Amino acid sequence: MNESLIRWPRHGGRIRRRTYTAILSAVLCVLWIAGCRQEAAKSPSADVRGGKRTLSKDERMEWWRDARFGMFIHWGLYAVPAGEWKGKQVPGIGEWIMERAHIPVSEYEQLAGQFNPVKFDADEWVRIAKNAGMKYIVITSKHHDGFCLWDSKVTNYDIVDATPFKRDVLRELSRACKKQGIRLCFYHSIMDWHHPDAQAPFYPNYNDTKQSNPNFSCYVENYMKPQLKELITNYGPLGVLWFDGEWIGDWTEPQGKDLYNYVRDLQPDILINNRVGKGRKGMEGLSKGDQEYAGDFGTPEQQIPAKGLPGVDWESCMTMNDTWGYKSSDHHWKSSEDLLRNLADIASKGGNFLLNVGPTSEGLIPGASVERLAAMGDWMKVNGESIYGTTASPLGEVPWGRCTAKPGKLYLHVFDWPAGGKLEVAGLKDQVRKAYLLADEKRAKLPVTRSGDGVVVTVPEKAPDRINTVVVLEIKS
Ligand code: FHN
Repeated sequence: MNESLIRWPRHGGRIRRRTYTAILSAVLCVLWIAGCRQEAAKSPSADVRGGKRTLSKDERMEWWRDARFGMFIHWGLYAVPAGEWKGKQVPGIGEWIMERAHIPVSEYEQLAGQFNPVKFDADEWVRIAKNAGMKYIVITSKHHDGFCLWDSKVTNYDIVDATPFKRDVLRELSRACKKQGIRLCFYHSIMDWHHPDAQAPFYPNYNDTKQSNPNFSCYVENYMKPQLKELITNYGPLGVLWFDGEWIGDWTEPQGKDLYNYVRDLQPDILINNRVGKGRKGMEGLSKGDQEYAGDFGTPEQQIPAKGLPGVDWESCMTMNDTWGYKSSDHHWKSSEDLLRNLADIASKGGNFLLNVGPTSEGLIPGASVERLAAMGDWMKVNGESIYGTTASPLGEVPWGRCTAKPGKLYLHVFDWPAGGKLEVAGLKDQVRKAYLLADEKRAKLPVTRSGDGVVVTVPEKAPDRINTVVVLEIKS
């Protein structure tokens, strides 16, 4: 039989093999597409954006909910004056010196010529974060002053074109994060004190929220969006786009929704914080549809909400001293004890902790920050299981510390060790199968007795960890 011809099953006729194959392939392709569409429609988590199947919110949030702990980095030209201008200390946070000292754009720009962070080492920064137990890094790609930490084709006001350093630090950080398995995320300020179509004309009050620039939409369409496209397509895939500076009068909720869609179309599974729109207001009370545009998580700043933010994902961002950007005079450092207890407190309420460092103009993370992060890392190496991937405490407030949870487990973070070695856990109705110290590799059983509406765990006389000892209860739940 001529190989090129195939007997057509139904009519007994003969058609060319190539034609048969083409018809068969077309039929299979149509069936495959129909199947995908049906699958997508069927799967409750499926979301199709721009023809690309994307993750559901729960799917894209999964790594972030597991991570619980990240590094915030505020770095830029403001590290050069480091809080001082023309011989005077400038009050307030270091990265706001252009506004607080009323520095004209033409003068502030000169700082670029002095920005030469020769000690910058992306691998070292990422190592410090990883060693602390942090799982993601959010760095200021562009803060309010408008200076860009990457080689932007949209402006020369960037680290490659305007400084003697001439290196694309976001590129180097992207490589280092990839190498060490840390998620890279970018902070990006909507407010821009340098761009003539944004807030630059408002000098000396760049932050005058009552003023409006008639050309603001040109800044958004021809500058901000193209820069965001550069950041997402050339340095991604990114973990989070962390917007800020959304409070200005020129920025509106509809623009926030448009920006949300623009970013999500560029990288469908990226996370976007709640400052993409008019931010900061609680997401509760918004319609389901509006909630989506309100961003993926809330961003309480320099505070830990007393009851967390029930029903939404949220992340507390905090400084280690009193400033985000480096200030040479700010030595008001939080202790490692406070920082570790903040981490447990935030996780016990179901939130993430984004802890800030402000590197110097030489490119070094301040020693005081490095020490504290190393101490946090020592604790996390032993107790990280009680933070990563946990959810809020089902016990409510406890007098001796905090509690985090995973299915079948409670992690009791004991700050105040009980005198007499009796740890009371009120309100625990579940049966406790086993109790042990998380730091005890042998997981030796601790005696548990039922008492009133809860249990009492007999613990060692002396606290194994004076800052936070974790007692694990395996429960039948
Ligand atoms: O104005 C900024 C400030 O400089 C810093 O970046 C913080 C960090 O969340 N955000 C804004 C203040 O809310």
